[in-house]
Amino acid sequence: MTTNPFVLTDTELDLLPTDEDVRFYQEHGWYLSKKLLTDDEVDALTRASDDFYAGHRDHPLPTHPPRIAYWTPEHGEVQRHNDYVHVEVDAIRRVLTKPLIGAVAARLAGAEAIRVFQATMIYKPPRPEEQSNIVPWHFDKHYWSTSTSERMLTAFIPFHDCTEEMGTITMVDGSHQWKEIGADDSVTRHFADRDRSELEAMLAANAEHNGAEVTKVPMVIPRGHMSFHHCKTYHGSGANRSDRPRRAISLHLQDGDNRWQRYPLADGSVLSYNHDHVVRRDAQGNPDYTDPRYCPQTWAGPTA
Ligand SMILES: O=C(O)CCC(=O)C(=O)O
Ligand SMILES: [Fe+2]
Repeated sequence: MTTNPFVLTDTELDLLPTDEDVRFYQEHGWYLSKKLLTDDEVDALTRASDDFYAGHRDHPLPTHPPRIAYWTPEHGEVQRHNDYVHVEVDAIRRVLTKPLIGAVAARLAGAEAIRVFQATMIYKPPRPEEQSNIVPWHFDKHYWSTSTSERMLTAFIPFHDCTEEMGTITMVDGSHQWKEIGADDSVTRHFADRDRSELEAMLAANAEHNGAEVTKVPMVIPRGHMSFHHCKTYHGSGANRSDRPRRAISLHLQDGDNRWQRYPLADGSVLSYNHDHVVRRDAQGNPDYTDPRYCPQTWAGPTA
């Protein structure tokens, strides 16, 4: 018999969300964690991120999928997004696959197992006027239409205290419970490719349809802590008005049951997600969202 590699220390067990925290997440669609990363781990992320921006890769991707977010220095001082940092950089992968993060996600999502779905490194330069720093309102499930799961979630992990002044991630409270109106195939396109006022209008129309107020809650996140949001929680973020870059990783997570599904678009084509160009194929020849290279498992077993 093999032993379960996903074990938590007694100190880590104290860092799991309580039953009340889980109820809060279910009701509000977001959760601000305890200190899940040690100072050494956050330092390691910061160093690895410096090295990454200086060009270091342990395992360069074999190919860049057509819709990958991938900042390179030629793009200049705009907001940087880099997908697949958990694949390209060992030091980053080590921290992000820490079982404690998976265990917290498993409790929140009510899942038996958790795998990484995607990890995007994000850098907002300290330029208050920079329009690309503004993240328009969106929810992540729109980009994951080729995933069967409705309970995927994201951990937003800053490398420093992250404040409103820095343009921290901001949740629209309870919006994961809304019924959606007006969605067409355009919602599957990344926010960076969309008109911002259109997305603002989409949020307002959806709130009205649900008879809901838009309550925006900025996540003030101390170093080592992280915020979690449900894949249908609307979120966005504002300008970085501080004198330091806002640095973070957005760690997208899937529950163990998640699988690829065919998602036909109105024009007759089929939607493809980045993974569909790089992950291994399953027995049916479809993209395998359990491929351990791209989607490593980080938790299995009960957390109650
Ligand atoms: O960078 C931000 O403020 C938002 C990131 C985001 O959209 C996410 O973590 O899903
Ligand atoms: Fe997002």
